[in-house]
Amino acid sequence: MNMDIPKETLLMLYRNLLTARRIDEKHYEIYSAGGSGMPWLHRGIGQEAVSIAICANLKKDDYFKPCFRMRFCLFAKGLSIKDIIASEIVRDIIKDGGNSFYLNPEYGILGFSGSGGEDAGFYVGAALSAKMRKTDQITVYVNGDGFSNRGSVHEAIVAAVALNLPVVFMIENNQYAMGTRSQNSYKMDDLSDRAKGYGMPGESVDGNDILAIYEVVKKHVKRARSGGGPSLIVAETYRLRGHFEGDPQIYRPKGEVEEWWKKDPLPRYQKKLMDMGLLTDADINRIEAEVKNEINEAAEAALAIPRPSYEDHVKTVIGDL
Ligand SMILES: Cc1ncc(C[n+]2csc(CCOP(=O)(O)OP(=O)(O)O)c2C)c(N)n1
Ligand SMILES: [Mg+2]
Repeated sequence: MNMDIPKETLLMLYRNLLTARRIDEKHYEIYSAGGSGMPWLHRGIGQEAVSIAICANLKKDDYFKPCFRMRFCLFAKGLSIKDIIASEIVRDIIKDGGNSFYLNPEYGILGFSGSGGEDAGFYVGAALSAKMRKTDQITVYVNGDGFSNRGSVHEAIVAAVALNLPVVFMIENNQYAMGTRSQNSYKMDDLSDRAKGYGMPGESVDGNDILAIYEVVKKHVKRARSGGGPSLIVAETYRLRGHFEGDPQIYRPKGEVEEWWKKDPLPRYQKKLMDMGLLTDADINRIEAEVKNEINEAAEAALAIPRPSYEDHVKTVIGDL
């Protein structure tokens, strides 16, 4: 692996990976204590390296849609942690509908469709608009192994290839779509072979190795930004928790989760940086304390926002009935 990555970038990746993990844990803490406005919680623990490595390769106004369960990683794209937590626990709604951080064009975030994969058109459309406006903005559009099978996603890819648009498509294969193993949906050894059928390059990467993802994404982003057109990256990772908290997970083979905890991207990267002499125990403790403090303050501020009433929510999202 090319290790020309500057030390500041390596340490920024570590801090962001840790921050993502702690935000996910904070969401769980608030949810468990009954503080969330949502009846369910989809967690992304164990998959954070993918979104964090992507964001480190993007400019502020590049378009980015992470895999839906990884939306809390959007702090690495510039959103405030307070806004993310407020949105997640439904304390913050905006005029245009939905939770505020889902729609933030300033940061290239154009929303998530509740109908998974239906949003592919928005993001490919944004890439077309960037091309027509002759900006150097690109789009990174990610779905899980499940939503990547939607017709809307295939159509958007076909259009992006035909128009040579600056889009990096990604599949974040966490091995499950609800209770369906991805092996039961894909009849190929290497999922990135699917790229050939679209007429674009594709490659697979270990989604739990943040530096490997960083380098692969960097290459494809550069290609897209310089007019090379779309490509596909498949990041192989694992959903360490259930589809939602409370999922009985009867579909998992025994011992599988334990095996994947051993590949957890956070301790793995921490060890790498320690072996490289870039991180000491004292650094780890200091960064942990700083991150925890930042998240606790953000959570306090988010929880202080009054929860919108049902009537206000309907009025804000739908308008006067
Ligand atoms: C069109 C549509 N069908 C079904 C659902 C319900 N649903 C929510 S998440 C999910 C699983 C998606 O799997 P995947 O894309 O692999 O993402 P993961 O949950 O693994 O992060 C499903 C089926 C939905 N939101 N939209
Ligand atoms: Mg999945």
